[in-house]
Amino acid sequence: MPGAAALRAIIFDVDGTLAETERDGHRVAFNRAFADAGLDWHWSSAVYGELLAIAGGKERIAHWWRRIDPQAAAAADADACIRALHADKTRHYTALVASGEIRLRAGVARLIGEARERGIRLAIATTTTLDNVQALLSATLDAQAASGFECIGAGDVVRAKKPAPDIYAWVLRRMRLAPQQCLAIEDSAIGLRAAYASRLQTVVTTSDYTARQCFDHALAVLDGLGEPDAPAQGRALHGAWRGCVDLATIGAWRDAYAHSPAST
Ligand code: XBP
Ligand code: MG
Repeated sequence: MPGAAALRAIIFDVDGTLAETERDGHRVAFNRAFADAGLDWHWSSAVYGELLAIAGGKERIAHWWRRIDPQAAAAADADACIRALHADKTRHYTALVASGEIRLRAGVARLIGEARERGIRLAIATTTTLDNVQALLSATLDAQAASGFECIGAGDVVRAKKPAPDIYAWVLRRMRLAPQQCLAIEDSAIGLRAAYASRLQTVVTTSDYTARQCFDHALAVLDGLGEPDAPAQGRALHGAWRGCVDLATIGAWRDAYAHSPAST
């Protein structure tokens, strides 16, 4: 039985995967934009956790508005209001990221560095905006590492956002790679669904808001990528696993999966 196809690229999700950006980043930026607009909207951490079921900031605002004031949300200028609110939110978010308040999760810089050294191509598939991605990469990686993502699929480049597969399909097309040659790294159930629908094997590193979500079909479900002095833990294929996610680990998981009944 043949092993897994050679790994050619790793496709990273951003929010919750590269960094814990939601509770103290995006949520704070949304609330600052609401205050700027004179709205009495304030998303608590708990409310925001529920709203994360809706991918996309503009879509999330629209969902919230329909819930609290369906008539106003249906007005002719509602879309324009949402776009203006979201643009202000992005301004607040990029400023917050540029201040250095948000750091990469454990193991992310290490795995990116190893991939670059070994010629594994790097890409991003995210629901957030390109501005937000570039702000995060600039604030958390050196210029060479930040420029190492050859393809960044972000936000409105696709109409249907996660859990639709569109953003991953967009990245695979631009990289001219087959899903079997790639690995996705995600933090959320809707992100895993998007990757799985694109036939990508996915390692899930759960985040603040997603630890209790369902991750069927993941190659591994871990609490992070781990560092040598702070191993990650979780489950991979058929059992408990603890350690650092590196290219050798990923290769072993992919080969084990290729030889398992699940892959037939
Ligand atoms: C997570 C999202 C984004 C962010 C907010 O993206 O769903 O909408 O919550 O960012 P990811 P925007 O796919 O990286 O997990 O307001 O720019 O949408
Ligand atoms: Mg995410």
